Amino acid sequence: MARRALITGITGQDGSYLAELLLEKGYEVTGMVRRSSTVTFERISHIQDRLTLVPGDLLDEASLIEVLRSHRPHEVYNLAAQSFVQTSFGQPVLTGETTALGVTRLLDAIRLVDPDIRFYQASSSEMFGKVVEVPQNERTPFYPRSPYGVAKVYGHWITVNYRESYQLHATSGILFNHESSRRGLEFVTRKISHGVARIKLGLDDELRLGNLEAQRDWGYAGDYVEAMWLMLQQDAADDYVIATGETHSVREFCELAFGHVGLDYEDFVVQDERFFRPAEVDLLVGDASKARAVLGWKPKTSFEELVHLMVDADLALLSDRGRPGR
Ligand code: NAP
Ligand code: G4F
Repeated sequence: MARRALITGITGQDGSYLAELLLEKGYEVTGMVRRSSTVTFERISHIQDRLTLVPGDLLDEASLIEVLRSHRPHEVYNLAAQSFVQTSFGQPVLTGETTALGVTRLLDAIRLVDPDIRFYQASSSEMFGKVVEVPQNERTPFYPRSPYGVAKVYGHWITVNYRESYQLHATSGILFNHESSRRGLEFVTRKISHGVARIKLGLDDELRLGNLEAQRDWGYAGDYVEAMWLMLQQDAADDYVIATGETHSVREFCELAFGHVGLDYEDFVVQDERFFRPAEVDLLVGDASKARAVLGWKPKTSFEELVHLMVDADLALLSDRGRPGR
């Protein structure tokens, strides 16, 4: 009998890669989607006929219970969240309702419907915030710097709490930034790769960014969803850091991305106050040695490959819209 998985957030970047991976592994994949006035299935349109999409929302516990009752998954991957840090400053309550309390609603629904379900929580390196040690591992104390980070700390601890209180197989994957050509356009990596392509094709003259000195441990999303699956195949639930172990600044990302198309970022990047944050996370770099030892997981895509694949994908996406290029 095929194993059944439920993915919340299936329309997002990670949801689309995880759905592909689970289909490849022979799972029956159900994706929970929320109501919207326009279709948001762009990232999963190529596999939509192999998925079962069901309505539900992390803000509505009855909808979660109904999804679990009707589809009886063996594994639940909770990827849904208000995931953009900048938005969390403007919408802190919505972020808390979705990204924090949404986790409790889903865990409670699992406890009520089928406590044997294995649960994955999409925790974040943003929880480390103003880091108290370098690199960060599973024992590093949290110091979140945004309403999003605070909400993720809650989501992490409620996952641990349901594991310890009700013996749920509930795992928290603490993933460092991971990117791809399917990354939302508001996140800095995709904003840069898309901006580079637009400039190269003569569609724009500048790229407005915020803090260029922030450093992140950037990996490739396709590599990271495999770690999620591996975590739920372990006999016991636990917490794992997933990261490359390398850190690079936004400035370096710009240098490489513009350099890839023969341009100098200094000719095009303009710093703009609007994109700075009330509190910044200056430096993230993860230590994924536990994941390597226990899960046998390691990243496959280098930073340079990641930057190049994102720029190439945006050039291909936009090339039919371009004027004679630079
Ligand atoms: P994403 O592209 O922003 O996707 C977020 C998903 O959540 C979308 O499918 C969205 O649906 C859904 N969603 C939002 N609010 C919802 C609600 N109230 N009910 C149900 N679904 C809702 O995020 P991602 O980059 O794939 O990240 C996946 C998860 O990993 C998130 O929890 C994120 O916080 C976490 N994370 C991401 C990273 C990273 O670097 N990517 C690192 C660490 C942790 P719509 O399509 O309808 O908007
Ligand atoms: O791409 P970002 O918006 O990602 P951020 O804030 O690191 O959050 C992402 O990674 C987290 C994991 O640590 C996830 F949990 C979260 O869901 C999300 O996926 O910003 C990265 C850095 C920041 O320091 C920001 O200040 O880039 C800096 N930055 C500079 N200019 C900018 C810009 N960020 C954005 N989005 N837009 C800019 O113009």
